[in-house]
Formats: sequence, structure tokens, C-alpha cells
Amino acid sequence: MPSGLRDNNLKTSRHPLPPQWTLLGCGALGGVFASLLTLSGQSTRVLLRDRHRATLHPGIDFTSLEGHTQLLAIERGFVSQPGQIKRLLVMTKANQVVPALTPLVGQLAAGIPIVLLHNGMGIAEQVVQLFPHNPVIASVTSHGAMQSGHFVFRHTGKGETWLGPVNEAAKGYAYLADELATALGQAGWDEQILTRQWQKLAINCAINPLTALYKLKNGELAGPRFADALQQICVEVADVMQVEGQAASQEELLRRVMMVVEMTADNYSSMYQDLELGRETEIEAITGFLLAKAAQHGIAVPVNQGLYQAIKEKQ
Ligand code: KPL
Repeated sequence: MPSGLRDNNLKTSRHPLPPQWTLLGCGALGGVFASLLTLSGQSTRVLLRDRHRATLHPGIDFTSLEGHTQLLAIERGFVSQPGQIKRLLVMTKANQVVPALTPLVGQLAAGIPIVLLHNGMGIAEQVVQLFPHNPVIASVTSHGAMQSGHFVFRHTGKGETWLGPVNEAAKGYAYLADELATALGQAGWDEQILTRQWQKLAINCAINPLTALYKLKNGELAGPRFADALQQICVEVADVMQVEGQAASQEELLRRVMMVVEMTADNYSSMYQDLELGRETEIEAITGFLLAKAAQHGIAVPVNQGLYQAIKEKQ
């Protein structure tokens, strides 16, 4: 179908077996991933909180990167009656991961993989404590997504997605990346996922607080006005990464940040959107995590500290 056209025929698929993917959290990125998985033929269900039981669910209104809008029938379930889960993809905000997963303690058979996809760090370790018998997998993505209404999602940027093991039980689950790749175009498995998490943390420390505080699109961080701040943020993150055993140069981090600024120039960061909508931001899991690590090692991170404080005051 040519771009910009709307296809109003509800796409349905009947799967007698439990869905391959159960998604917990259906915000902008969760909605886009659910849509892409469904379109790739992988049966997908979104698990919602029980307070959404009364809300209408006509399906997902999904607009692709090419501007093609269609209605997708996606099964929904509720956390109190999760049904059979084969693999769980958790796409809530960082601060919601543990509260959203807690009702599922005792409901997931040992061996069912839990894939975590959120900004920030420090959450996966808590999930391992909650689910000691399940493979826990961390992931990072640079796909862009927007939500413009109830179950209305737009894919705004094609990016990379990487998965890797958090605990021993998760080794050997690389095939999950292959399955996601068929939906996302690319997805890889990396045993050193921690390094990629740190690199993504640097990007989020740089882009999210600045765009949220100054009410800017990501692309507006390019140019001289924010050059010093971005550089300083990367110097501080690189300092902490080094003592955490992660090889990192501030030039490399800054190069990655500027690449994302350019690639997502037209997007509003998630922290900008959260502040605008009066929602709790992910500042604790992003800059808060960096500050906690810096404090443990006695490293000064004044620029990140200032941004953290400023976001906390606003939210
Ligand atoms: O992850 C993001 C976010 O907004 O949370 C970036 C990479 C900054 C893209 O907007």
C-alpha cells in the first residue's frame, strides 16, 4: 500500500497455541514492538494492568516508518490472569519494571525467559532476585516510537536492538535475538550486554535531561549551545565507566551521542514527553544510577548531578 494511506481492515490472526511473545507494558515502544512482531507473523499478546479491563480495545492503530497506517488485532491479557507465558518481553518504564513484574512472581515456569527493555540500569539485578529460576535478559534499542492516543502508535525511527544475558540461566537464549530480528529488521545477541547498556546510559544521560529541561527536540542539541554540556556529560560518564571496568573514551561516547542526536533529530525524548505529560521520569534509573556508581567510587560528576537535581525539581 502506498505511504500515507490508511488500511481500515482489522488484521486478525488466530493462534490456538499460547502466544510466542507476551509484552508487559504497552507504551510507545511497547506498542510499536507489539505491532512489528504481529506483522512478522509472531503471535503476540499485551499484558495490561487490571485497571485497564474496562477500557475499549479495538486493536492497535499502527503507523509504519513509511507512513502506512493499519489496524492490528492484538490479543490482550491482564496481569492478575496472565495465562500461559512462553516468553516475556518487559517494556514498561524503568521505574515500573519491578512493580509490574511482582504480581507474576510464582506464575512463570522456571526457564521462561524474561527480556527487559527499558532505559537506565540497575533494574535487571532486582529482577534476578525476584525470579531466581528464570533466564533474565537485558536489552537496549535505538528504535524510535511515538504514542499519540489510546493504542495509537507510530514507528518513528529504525534502530538497532541488542540482547544479552544478565544471569547464568540466560546463556543459550541467543535465538530470541534471531526471532526479534525477523520483526525489527535487525537484532543481535551480545554476551557483553553490560557494555552496550553503559553506552546507552551515556546517550540517555546526555540527551534526556537536556531536552526535557529546555523543551527541545533531540536534534536541537546539535550546534554550539550545548556542545560543552554534552562533552562534560560524556567525560563524567566515561570516568565512571572506566572504574566500573568498561573501556570507554569520552570522544567515543560523544560520537555515539551526536549520532543519536542526528538520527532522532525530529523526536522528543522520552523524558521530555514524561515531563510534559506530568509522568514520573526515568531519571533515577538513568542519571541516578550514574550518580550512585560515581558516589561508590568517589568520583565527582557535577554536570550530571546538576541535571539530576533540576529534573527532580521539575517532576
Ligand atoms: O532513548 C531515548 C529516549 O528518548 O528515551 C533516545 C535515544 C534519547 C531517543 O529519544
